[in-house]
Amino acid sequence: MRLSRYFMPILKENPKEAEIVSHRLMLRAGMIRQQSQGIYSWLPLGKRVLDKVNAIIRDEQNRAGAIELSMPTLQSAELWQESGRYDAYGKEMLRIKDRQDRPMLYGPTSEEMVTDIFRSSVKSYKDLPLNLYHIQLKFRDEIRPRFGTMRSREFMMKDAYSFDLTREAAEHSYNKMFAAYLRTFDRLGLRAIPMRADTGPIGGKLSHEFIILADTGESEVFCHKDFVDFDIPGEHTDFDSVEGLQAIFDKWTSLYAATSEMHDEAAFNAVPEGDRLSARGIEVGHIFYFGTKYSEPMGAKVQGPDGKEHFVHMGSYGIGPTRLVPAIIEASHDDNGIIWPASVAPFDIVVINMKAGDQACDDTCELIYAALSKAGKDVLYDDTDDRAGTKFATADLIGVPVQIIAGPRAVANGEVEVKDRKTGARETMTIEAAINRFVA
Ligand code: 5CA
Repeated sequence: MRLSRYFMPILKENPKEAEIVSHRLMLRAGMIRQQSQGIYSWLPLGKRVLDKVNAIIRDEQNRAGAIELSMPTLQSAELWQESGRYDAYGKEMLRIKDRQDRPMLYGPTSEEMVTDIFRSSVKSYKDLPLNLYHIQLKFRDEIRPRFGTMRSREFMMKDAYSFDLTREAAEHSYNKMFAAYLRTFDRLGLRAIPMRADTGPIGGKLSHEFIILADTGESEVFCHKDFVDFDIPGEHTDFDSVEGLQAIFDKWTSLYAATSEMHDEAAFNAVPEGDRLSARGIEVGHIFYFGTKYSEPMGAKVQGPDGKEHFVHMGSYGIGPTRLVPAIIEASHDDNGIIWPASVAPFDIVVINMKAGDQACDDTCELIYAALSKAGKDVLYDDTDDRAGTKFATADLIGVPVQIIAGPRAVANGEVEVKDRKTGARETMTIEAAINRFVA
C-alpha cells in the first residue's frame, strides 16, 4: 500500500475526549472515528487490525471444532418473548418497529436465534455435539459507553453456542472453548486469566471471564500471581480428548481467581500474601454453561439413545474483537505510539522514503516494496513528500513492527536502515540483505 494513495487520517493533537491511552492512540493513528455516542466507524488502518484479530479468533474456533455461520443483527421480538428475555432484558436492548408495526430488536446476543436454528433441524443425539458461532455486530444501549471501542454501544462479538445431550458432554464443550480462548489470547500477544464470574442476564451457574490485567481496566480482580506464568495449551492439543481438556481446565482453575462480583475475601486471604495479585482488569471474553435455560422454553430437544426426547444442554461463549484491539494497545505501547504484536499488525513492514523525488531513494524504495510485496508481506510504503521527521513519527505512532528506512546517504552506499519498532534497535545493511531478511 502506498501511503500517498491510502486513507490514514493521522491527528497531530491529542484528542481531548480520550481518557485512556488506547483510545487516544486509536484516534491519533486514524483507526476509528466516532459517528455518534458509542458508535464507531473502523477506518482502513483499524479495519486491518480488526480483521487480523478476527482471523486468529476464527482459526482457534475452527480448531476447537466450532462451525461458523452468520446470523442477522436485527431479530424479531417474538423469539425473545419465547425465552422470556424480551421483558427481562431492560433498557440495554434497542427496540425498533418495522413498517408493519412489528416489534424488532437489534441483537445484544444471539442465544434465542441460534436455538431457533437448532430446533428447526436437529432432531437426534447423533448430530451432537454441535457448536455454531458467528462474528457479528451487537448493540447494547450501555448507560456509560466510554474509552472508545473498549465499551461501546455497537460492538463486534464472536459468539459461539454449544449443544449437547448431557451435562457431562456440555462440560467437555465448555472445556473446548476454555482451551481455545487460552490459545486465542496468547496468539494475540495477551495474557488472559480465566476468573470465576457472575452470569448476569445470560444466566446459568458455570461461568468464566477471561481477564487481561491492565491499570485502565474497568473491573477489580483478584488472583494468584502464578497464573501469569502458566503454560498455554499447544497447537496439537487434542480437542476430542475429554481427559486432556479436563486437565487443562483443572490446572487453570486450581488457584484463586475471581472478579469482584464473585470475590471471596476469606478464600483470597488463604493465598500466601506474596502470591496475591489484586489488580484492575479488562474482560475480553466470557463463557457460560446454562444447561436447558433456553432449550426448555423454546422446545429445543433431540431424541436420545434411549428413544426419549431430551432438552439439549447449552453453553455460550463470547469474545469482543472491537474491545480486544484497544486491550492489545493498553498492553503494548510506548510514548511514541502503538507497538503491535506481529500477529495483528496492520502491516508487517513500513518502507520509509526519507527523500521522495530523489531518484536513488525512489528506486531503492520501489525495489524493496515490490520484492517484499511479492513475497506476500503486507507493506506500507511511505512515498509521501512529508518531512523525514514527520514520517518517523507516523511510523512509530501506527506501530508497524519493522521500519525500513531509505535515506540519500545510505542509499548512495547501496544500504538502508532497518529499525525494530519495539526495541528501537537500528541496523544498517545492504538493500539485498534487508530484503532477504524478510523474504526468507
Ligand atoms: N452471549 C454471551 C456469550 S456469547 C454474551 O453476550 N456474553 S457477554 O455479555 O459477556 O459478552 C461477550 C464479550 O463481548 C465480552 O467478554 C466483551 O469482550 C464483549 N463486550 C460486551 N459488551 C461490550 C461493549 N459494550 N463494548 C465492547 N465489547 C463488549
